[in-house]
Amino acid sequence: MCKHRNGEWLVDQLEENQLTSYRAWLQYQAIKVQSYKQATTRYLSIVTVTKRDEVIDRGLDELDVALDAMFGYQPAVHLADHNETGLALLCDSSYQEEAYTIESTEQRISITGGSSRAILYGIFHLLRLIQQQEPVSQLSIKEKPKNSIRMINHWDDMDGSVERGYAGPSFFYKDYQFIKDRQRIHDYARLLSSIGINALTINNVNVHQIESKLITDMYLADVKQTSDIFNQYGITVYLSINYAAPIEIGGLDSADPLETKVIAFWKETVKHVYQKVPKLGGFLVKADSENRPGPFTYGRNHAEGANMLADAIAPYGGKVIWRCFVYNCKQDWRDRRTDRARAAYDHFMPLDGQFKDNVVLQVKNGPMDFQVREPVSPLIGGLQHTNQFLEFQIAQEYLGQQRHLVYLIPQWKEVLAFDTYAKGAGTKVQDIVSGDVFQNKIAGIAAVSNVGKDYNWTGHTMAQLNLYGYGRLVWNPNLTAEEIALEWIKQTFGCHPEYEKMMEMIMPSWETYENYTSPLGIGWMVNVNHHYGPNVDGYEYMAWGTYHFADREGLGVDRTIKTGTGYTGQYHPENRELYESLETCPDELVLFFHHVPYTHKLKSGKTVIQHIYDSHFKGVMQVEAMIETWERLQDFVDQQRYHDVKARLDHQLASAKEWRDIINTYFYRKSGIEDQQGRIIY
Ligand code: GCW
Repeated sequence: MCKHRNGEWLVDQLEENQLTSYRAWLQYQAIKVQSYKQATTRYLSIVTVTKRDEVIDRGLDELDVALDAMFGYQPAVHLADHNETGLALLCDSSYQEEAYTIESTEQRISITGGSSRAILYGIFHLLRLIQQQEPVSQLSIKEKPKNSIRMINHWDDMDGSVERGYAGPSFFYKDYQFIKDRQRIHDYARLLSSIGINALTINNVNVHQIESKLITDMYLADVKQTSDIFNQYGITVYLSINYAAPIEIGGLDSADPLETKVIAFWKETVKHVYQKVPKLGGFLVKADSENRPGPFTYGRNHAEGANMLADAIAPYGGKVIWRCFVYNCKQDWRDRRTDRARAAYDHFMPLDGQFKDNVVLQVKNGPMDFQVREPVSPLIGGLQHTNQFLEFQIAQEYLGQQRHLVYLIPQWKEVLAFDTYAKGAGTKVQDIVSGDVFQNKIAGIAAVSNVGKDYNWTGHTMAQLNLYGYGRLVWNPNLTAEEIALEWIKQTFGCHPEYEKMMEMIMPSWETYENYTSPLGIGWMVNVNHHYGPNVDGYEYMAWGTYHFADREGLGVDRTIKTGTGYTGQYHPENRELYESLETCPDELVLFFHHVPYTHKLKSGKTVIQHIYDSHFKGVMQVEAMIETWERLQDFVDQQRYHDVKARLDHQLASAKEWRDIINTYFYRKSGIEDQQGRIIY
């Protein structure tokens, strides 16, 4: 009987040409350059390992499969304390838990890690270098992650759908059951581990009726099995829970966090959950948000709500991750004083310092909701005595839904590099969320997943890059967007210099998307509910708090202290002044902070209306350029991936034209101002 090797892709439903896409960045293409092959394999015929456990074994599997595929052999593995030659995997308790080094000498490469997980990361690092055909004879690498928790949040529902999913159905659930064949989960865990992800929620933050039962015996055995798989790859599983579980599954008439019977319900429930799934990381909670239940119903605040759960879960080392996406989603559009952007700060700032040690507040990167352009949430840098996670969205809900090529790392890098001035100049977001600035006990970054059951995981082949880049960036925020894209290209497509032309498509793609969609930080202008495609007034007269206020004179939201909603007052003085004044407010956010006439002159020298016209014409041309670049790669990329990307780019162009014409026409008709260049506007 043929021995199953864990590192191997086993999905038998896929055709060979689809498998290439499925392998994503773990292609391990055969390396034919003889000199490189010799210089590398001389280190890798024997692997010495000081101890074995399930995590190290996954690393050994990976080496087995990777070396076989790249060089045509499998290394011999010895259990020994010491070896002068070959690859040595060593554990060193003086290292931080996830830190590792990779050192080469004449005869030997050693990967030394503070834990089995760190060694696994070291193995993936070495394989990443080899895939890129980087020399390995003089390595002196020291790595430790900037963020101790590097998490992905799934918005998968148990009916098999994925909220804001653009890559097919869930590969966790179907018809209210866990999918029995777990191979896909193994493969996913490998991909995540290879980029350093160490935490995962497996169900949607909107926890509906059935999903509320994930913490009951109906599903706990499946949760345990899932958790076991991820644990082998160094990943801890968390569950999203329903705040009203005491009512929904406990039969109580209340979920009031201060009521004894509610407290008792959670204590019992959590105890039982940890008996069944001892390695569960904890709970993620969306409470009092978009019609989800929460402590507000009982006149309690969010610290009271979260702390009650935190007490219940603390004996097991569990964490409560509490989302700050709390705002009034039943706003009257006529009411111009209520400002959704203010909501997270207004709700949570007064509670700073009141949360228990095992509670983390999870804050979306912007104050609204994952738009193409937003300022950084003032809660980051506001909160000083509370554990916090930053939340990004890898799923491209408002950024082309994985039908448009949009590289998200440049946007996230801007967020991470943003100076909050919380402790004077240079207090960057990346140092706050890592816990360095305020010495937080729990710190890190989470992001909404972009994967599904599609053969290539992400719908758009190029969207694999956003998942890859997310992991790499949260491990090390100092990597440049270029570095990340380039290493992804080489691993995903190959080392031929021709592939590097993809950089011309990838690097400007965020700016391109911004150019043809909503301008200057105003956001939205999308169709209601599904959020795809242009609809300038889609949300204008609705209750969601997402308005542009365009009239015949101008547009934008006045969020100043002086004449507007006062949102700018949530920032530290330097940023407050920067945004408050129209003179200093950066062009790209001008409509987020100010209501201005169409004739207002930007720092670029253009008027707002001319900027709108120009950027929309330019955005479409940029997509045309992307297509030209891609077409030149036809002979180099396998047909499956070539056609997948080509079809999506063609769609992107059509969609970009629709955006251009609708936005330009709308504002031309509102303002009556001609395009200086006399281009076609309808
Ligand atoms: O942007 C909104 C999405 C919702 C999502 C919500 C959230 C899971 O449109 O689908 O719900 O954000 O982040 O909770």
